[in-house]
Amino acid sequence: MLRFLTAGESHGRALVVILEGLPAGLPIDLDAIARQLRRRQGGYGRGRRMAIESDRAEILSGVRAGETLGGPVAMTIENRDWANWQHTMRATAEPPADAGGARRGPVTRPRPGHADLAGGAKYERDDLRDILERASARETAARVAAGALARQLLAHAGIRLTSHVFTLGSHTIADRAAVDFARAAALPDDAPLRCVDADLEREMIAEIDRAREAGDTIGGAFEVIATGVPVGLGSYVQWDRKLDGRLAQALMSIPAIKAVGIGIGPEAASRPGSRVHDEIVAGDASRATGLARPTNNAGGLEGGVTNGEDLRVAAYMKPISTLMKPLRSVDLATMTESPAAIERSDVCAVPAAAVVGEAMVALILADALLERFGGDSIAALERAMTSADAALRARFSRK
Ligand code: EPS
Repeated sequence: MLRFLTAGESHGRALVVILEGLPAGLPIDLDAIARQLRRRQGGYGRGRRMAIESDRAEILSGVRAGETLGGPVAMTIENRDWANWQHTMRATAEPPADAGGARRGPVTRPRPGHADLAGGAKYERDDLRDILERASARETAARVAAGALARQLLAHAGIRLTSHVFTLGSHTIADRAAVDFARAAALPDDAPLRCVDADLEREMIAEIDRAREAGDTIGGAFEVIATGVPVGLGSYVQWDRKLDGRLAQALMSIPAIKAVGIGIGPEAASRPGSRVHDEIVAGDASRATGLARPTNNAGGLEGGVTNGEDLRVAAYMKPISTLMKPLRSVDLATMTESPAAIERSDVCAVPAAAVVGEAMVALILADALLERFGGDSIAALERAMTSADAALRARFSRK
């Protein structure tokens, strides 16, 4: 229902995204897009590149007088660093006379963990820059712009999203389940690591500092929480319609994400069923079903279908693969052992990945929302949601 494609290289002219499937009549808030892009650029542990960029999305199509038209929305995000890369990243065979930026030699020493080696072999490129430019996580800025539009649709349906970082390197918060939507959402946009425990956050920052001094990098884990999610998004009837599977794919596609957990995730494997499954109790008038769940270990999903509880999805990120104290590698130009290439990079980007995670979850939820309730227009979507809510209340009223 909702699909998007991105284009662009890390040091090319710009990133491009086309998002198709938004209903007509959705008011678009440009400042809200800018805010999400700004959130992604923050976080302690980013490198010097983020001081150069100040991401802003420009809408080229699909929006008129502040509202969507129902057609594809195209956006671009300029790379300000392009000024320094015009010679290296030019599209023309010969450099234009006035091309700016350094004259850079080819990248020939693949970084373990990056796409460099496998990509160079697959696409038959000698200069590994041809690989790393597109494999770079810079591309996630385009996803966040698309995700910001998905969030505006979700807000119309009463769904809001936030995230928090619960692991960074060797530090993990004690009780992740106790971090509810309100607590994570109260984190300021400029929180250094998006961790709700201030004391622990200080220790995490110290760990990042130690890694930077050692020429090393650090990974971690974040959780995306969505609240106000209606019952019945996704389906169990076919493997590719299960919402847990769709969310996992979306989050695993973010660079460096190596695992995804729904609710308590991998912990469910080592607990007895009595301590995993969320009991069902009657008498909660605030819900359309009138039923409550005292716990939410399932993270709002049962059978691949939303159950009305908060959606909780965690993602686990490996450390960034550019190390200032490089690992062993081989120079592919000479086939002799040589330390991996050093590119300017980040020490830690887990808080930024959390914002990208929110965007990907928003895009998947918006897709599932449109699948369940349809809607060429916002008015049609609202009518379908109102009538589904009334049907749910009638079904679960006391017989
Ligand atoms: C990245 C390396 C760094 C990061 C970049 C992702 O870029 P550069 O090589 O220009 O210093 O800053 O992330 C972004 C540019 C971004 O917007 O998030 C990489 O190799 O993946």
